[in-house]
Amino acid sequence: MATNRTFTMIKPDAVGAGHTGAIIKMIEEAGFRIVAMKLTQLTPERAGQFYAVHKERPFYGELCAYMSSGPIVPMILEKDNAVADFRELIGNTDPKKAAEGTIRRLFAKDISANAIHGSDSDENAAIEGRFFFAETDMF
Ligand code: IDP
Ligand code: MG
Repeated sequence: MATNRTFTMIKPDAVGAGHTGAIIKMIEEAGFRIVAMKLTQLTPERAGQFYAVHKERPFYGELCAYMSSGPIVPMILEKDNAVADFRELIGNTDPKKAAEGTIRRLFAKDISANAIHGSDSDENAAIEGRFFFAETDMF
């Protein structure tokens, strides 16, 4: 995957609350092009694989249960400086600390159900994109 791509998923709280369209609109208006997208749901096992890096953290069980609790919308996005710019657009992990106008500040419920994921590096963006999409899905 090129380094001007990032991976995101709209999380179950935001999909369930009907914020999918508003969040996609913000993503596109911020200059990101959607390269791949679908609506799907993780099993607890697959949520555990996705967040394996956090398996020693105290919230890991809660996170896997939450992330498999309803539909999600994973996407691959393209833009110059995609990873860093997207992290800025979504804001701090804790919506109470997220800047005004960020997606998490606008739509997240709390630090766990925080509306949206954004990859933290080019390497993880590629790994996470491949977790949900075959190479042939990324046009
Ligand atoms: P990030 O999503 O902003 O990169 P990470 O530290 O990588 O934040 O954590 C991954 C996800 O785990 C968060 O988006 C959130 O859903 C959940 N999480 C992080 N910290 C906590 C916590 O202290 N309590 C509950 N859930 C948390
Ligand atoms: Mg992270």
